[in-house]
Amino acid sequence: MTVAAATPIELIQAVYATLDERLETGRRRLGRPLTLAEKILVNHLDDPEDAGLERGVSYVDLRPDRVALQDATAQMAWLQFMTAGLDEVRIPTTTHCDHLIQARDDGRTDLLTAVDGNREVYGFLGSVCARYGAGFWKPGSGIIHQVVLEQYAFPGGMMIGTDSHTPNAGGLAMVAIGVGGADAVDVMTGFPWNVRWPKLIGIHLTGELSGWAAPKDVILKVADILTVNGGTGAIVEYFGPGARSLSATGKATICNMGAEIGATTSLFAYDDAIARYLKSTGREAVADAADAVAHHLRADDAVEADPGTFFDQIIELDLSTLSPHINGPHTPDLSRPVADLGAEAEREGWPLEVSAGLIGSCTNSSYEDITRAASIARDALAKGLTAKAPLLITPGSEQVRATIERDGLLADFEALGAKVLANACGPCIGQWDRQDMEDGVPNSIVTSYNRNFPKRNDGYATTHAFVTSPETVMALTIAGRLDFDPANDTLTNDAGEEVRLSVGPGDELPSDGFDPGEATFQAPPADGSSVEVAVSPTSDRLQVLAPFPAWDGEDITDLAVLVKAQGKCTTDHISMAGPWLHYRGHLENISGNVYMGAVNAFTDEVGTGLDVTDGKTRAYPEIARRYHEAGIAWVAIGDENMGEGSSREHAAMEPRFRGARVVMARSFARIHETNLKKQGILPLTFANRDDYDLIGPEDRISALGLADLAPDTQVEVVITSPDGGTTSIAMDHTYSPDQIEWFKAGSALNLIRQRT
Ligand code: MIC
Ligand code: SF4
Repeated sequence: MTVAAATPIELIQAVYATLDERLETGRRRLGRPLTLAEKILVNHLDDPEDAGLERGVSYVDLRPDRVALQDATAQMAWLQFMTAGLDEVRIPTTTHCDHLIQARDDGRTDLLTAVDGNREVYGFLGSVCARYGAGFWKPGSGIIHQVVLEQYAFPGGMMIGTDSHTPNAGGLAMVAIGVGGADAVDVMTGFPWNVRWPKLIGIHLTGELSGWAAPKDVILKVADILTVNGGTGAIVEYFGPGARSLSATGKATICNMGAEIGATTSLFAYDDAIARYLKSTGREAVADAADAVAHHLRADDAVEADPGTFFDQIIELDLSTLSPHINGPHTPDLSRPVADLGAEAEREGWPLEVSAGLIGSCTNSSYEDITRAASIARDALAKGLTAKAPLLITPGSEQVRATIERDGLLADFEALGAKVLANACGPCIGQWDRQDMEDGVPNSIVTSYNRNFPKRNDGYATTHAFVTSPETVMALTIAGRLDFDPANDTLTNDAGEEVRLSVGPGDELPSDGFDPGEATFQAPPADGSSVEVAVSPTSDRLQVLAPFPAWDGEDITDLAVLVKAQGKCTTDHISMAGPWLHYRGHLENISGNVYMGAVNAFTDEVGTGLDVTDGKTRAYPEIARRYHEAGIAWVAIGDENMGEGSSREHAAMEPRFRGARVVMARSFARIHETNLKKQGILPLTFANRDDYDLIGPEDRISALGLADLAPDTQVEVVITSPDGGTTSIAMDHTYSPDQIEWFKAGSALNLIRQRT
């Protein structure tokens, strides 16, 4: 397989060639016109005639066009792929180095430090890609989703990526879904990708943005309405005149942060803005091909005329009245207009002073974002203002970096004292060696990122992170305060005058075209079979995987309760990022962080629990290790939306490795639930949500009747208290018949090994 630095036009034409026939099949089978999401899914069904199409119920097999992996999840994905015994990936696959670069000094210095410090991991990823026919984007090339948007995404396509913000490509009318590594391995080995036929949420956009309002405000507002689990199991489709008024990268911002409402993915229809973006990024041929089938790359006309009959839920948003919003701290759905933040911060005791402003991430680092933010920087300087807080800028890709440097925009930020970091995730994923603040000091930061869980950016629990648009980040950083409303308030300049900040319209695309910058792509050789992939047995960063044991056919009995988490238990709580990114390729070492951030429901303490072997309180990773060594199997209990956030399968592999057999929760986030199933752990939800309260720290848990595990049946769970009393409760599961095979085999990968 040749994997180039762009999606070949032949691949796109092949996808378009089946549209006429398959969409007819879809309309016939559903007995009505189709939304765009339905069209793309139907066109990628493994079996369009017979697949079940009941929303939220049927499981279907899909055939994605591409797979993208980022370095922090790619290591486990490739380690799993390697055990499948194939010579080549069966679907075009790329690996992107973006998560492992730590922000500290400046872009160039930090990149060199990362290349040196991560030599072993980059060497592994580069060689494994060359060996198995995948494309490799070297460190410095940019954030996976920005690079995918610039090079690989195409209207009407379907891809999966081992990162929860893969839906970014929905900005180019693609169905792009975030998955765990084991899902990616299915597709890379030539198997279809299995998912529940989604529900559909329609967001009808009217009007047009103006002033300080930005595309980011659309998703900040949607997160407010739908909350962090309101999109679970659904694809969010944006439509209406307002949708057509947004730039392609603005659409991508909105789809990107759809991950924060738990949506399977989000997307917009193909339109002129997308065509302009494709042409500007050197893909005229893709735009021409899309133009030729444009009627297939938007919903059928009946959908916009009468949306109520097509969507499970509809939200109306008028962009003309949308005000700038800001969400946080600690959760991305705690939203309010910027103008109201000051009063709320005062009430809640959040520090009003802004200690840092950060612009970038896969969500907001497009050319347009940067031009709008730079216009504010220029305006501030011209009016005699400076930034009151440190400002950090991370360009989304090498192409964006080179272009904004050429166009003088980096200079605008630097004139305001900003630091320009490497083209990478950086502070968005805790890769921020923050020098200007100590742990334990309450402080507030504003970012244009998407997530704001505690410790996410600088590793400090005392940092309050607020997410907002790049425009609002600029304004609040210049003002140095949270209680500043850029649309209405004034600032005092160096001459003592009261001045008002203004924001320019920005440039959707660079008028001189993009500058590709440095070449950072490595194509695989035509024949990679002689490439050696080295995993040293003494490495502390990479470890060859041993298969998990198959199910022995017996009920799972007498599990100890390792952890009962209360409140939010995101993947950042289960397997923290930041310094732990170091061990993403070494299952045993990374298990040193398992459930480290979970709040113990019995004690309210973070990260510690009862070790039932001796009654002592210990850190969860240590108890897990001790149970593992003693052969004690265990269960983890979670609250609502367990495993919210990232796609990282480490949050499932670590518990599995250390002896978890079952995870019980009030509800799960989609990717985490699938990751648990894939690794052979039983995810169960309380049929009666209050049964969560029944479980005590010294109880023993048994899951019974597993030989009869089947779709639409419940699992009986017996809770045995220390005095021997038992309570039986019913638990639900979402296994499809195929997925039950994963459980029986011990993991989905064990099945692939049997089949390849
Ligand atoms: C994130 O934003 O949390 C990450 C880091 O990009 C993750 C992937 C990971 O944990 O490696 C994600 O969103 O899936
Ligand atoms: Fe990277 Fe942050 Fe985007 Fe995740 S959300 S891919 S860490 S920039």
